[in-house]
Amino acid sequence: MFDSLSDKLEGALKSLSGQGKINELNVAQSMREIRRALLDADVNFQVARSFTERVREKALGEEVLNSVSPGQQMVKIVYDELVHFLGEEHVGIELAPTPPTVILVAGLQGSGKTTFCGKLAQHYKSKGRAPMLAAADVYRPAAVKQLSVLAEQVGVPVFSIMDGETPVNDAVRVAREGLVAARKQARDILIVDTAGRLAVDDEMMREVSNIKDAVKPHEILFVVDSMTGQDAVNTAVAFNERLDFDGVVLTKLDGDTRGGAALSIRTVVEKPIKFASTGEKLDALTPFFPDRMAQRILGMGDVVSFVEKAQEQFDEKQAEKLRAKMRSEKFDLEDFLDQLDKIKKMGSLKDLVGMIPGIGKQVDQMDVDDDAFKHIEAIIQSMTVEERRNPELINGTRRKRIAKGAGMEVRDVNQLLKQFRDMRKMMKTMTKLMGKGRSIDLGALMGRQN
Ligand SMILES: Nc1nc2c(ncn2[C@@H]2O[C@H](COP(=O)(O)OP(=O)(O)OP(=O)(O)O)[C@@H](O)[C@H]2O)c(=O)[nH]1
Ligand SMILES: [Mg+2]
Repeated sequence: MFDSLSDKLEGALKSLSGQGKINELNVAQSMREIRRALLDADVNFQVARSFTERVREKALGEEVLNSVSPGQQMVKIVYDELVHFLGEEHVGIELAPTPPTVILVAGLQGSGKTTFCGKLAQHYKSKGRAPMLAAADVYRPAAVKQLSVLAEQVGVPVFSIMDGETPVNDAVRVAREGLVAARKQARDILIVDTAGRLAVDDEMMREVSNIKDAVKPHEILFVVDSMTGQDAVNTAVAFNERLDFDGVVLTKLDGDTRGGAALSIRTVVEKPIKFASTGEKLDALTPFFPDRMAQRILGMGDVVSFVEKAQEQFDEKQAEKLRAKMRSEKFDLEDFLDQLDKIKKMGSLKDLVGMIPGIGKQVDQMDVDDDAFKHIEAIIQSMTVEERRNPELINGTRRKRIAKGAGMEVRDVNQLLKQFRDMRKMMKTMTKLMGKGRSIDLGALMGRQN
């Protein structure tokens, strides 16, 4: 799904990853690339422009997080905007307080309406509901047949009005009587399948509008083939003007769709995407979640969650204090313990290492030892606060006591103290070298010490 868009976005973001800092120049460069990636994916021109504009503003305006690289931070900004353009929150279908909830399904010919009706029935049935289908596509006997086959597979009733083998040519009547039948049979959801046309035409619109007026559906869903790109957006606009629908169903996301429809529709039509359909089978339907879709588009979920965790854990003011301490060699074992704690809260060391771009699965073969932390912590914890602040004070007798308290050997304590001294020196040099911009990668430092 969205392979080419994912690749291109990734490419645009990679060009930033080697850079020391986000600045006007490199942002402008990656904005051009991102915009081209979106346009190539058939994203609406205006949507692409406002997307890149928002990303640019955020990139230049946002406080630089020191615990992540500019490239990583940019990935997160682009991800957030993808989520925004896809609609932020998941919006579901609200069931009517008094059943049956009537759901009217409309869209162009071949968009996947009938298949979706079957899937939706299955979706509700698996949730313990009692849906019913109504065959209001009255123009082809095959249409009623198709819906009946699906209904049988799901195990729900289907309502149709037939004259022998031929459907009676009255879609409004099917919907109206279908509703009566649903009430009678105590079905709590009625899903009405309608006829589609090759293009938006007045007759089809009138018919669906008439059904709308007749049964007052609680929910009108517009089904659209995501493979049709820009056309999908135009059709959505036309249907929405006429029907004022409640939500969009994106179908055929399993094909090689470029993603333009998914990314543009929400912004252009201002209606939520509610479901995504990813195959012909009945279970190939998922409620639409903007964040999950954004992750799939960007294909860099590991970086995004890495930055999110860093954002949660690292307070920039605290970090600045810490840097000042490092610079002046005042960084003590208390600070060290605190940093260890933060790193631990971000997840297991192995998970964290695994999130570093380019490492990924290789982490499984690496020897990343979460226990290494525990030993260090145990030693520091058996020191007094005074000792943590001034490790120089710790003499031979105290080292023995500390080792005993931590269940370790004296040489472990000696080693830790020596490592800490070395680390502090290194931190001082490094913070000076790097200036204010970046902080120390504690994890990497510790790895080198061990
Ligand atoms: N790959 C894939 N195929 C789908 C999906 N949804 C529907 N289809 C297929 O698309 C074709 C058209 O689907 P229908 O459900 O008949 O479409 P429709 O909108 O009811 O079409 P009309 O009734 O002719 O207007 C069928 O072959 C479906 O199997 C999907 O999500 N993925
Ligand atoms: Mg159909």
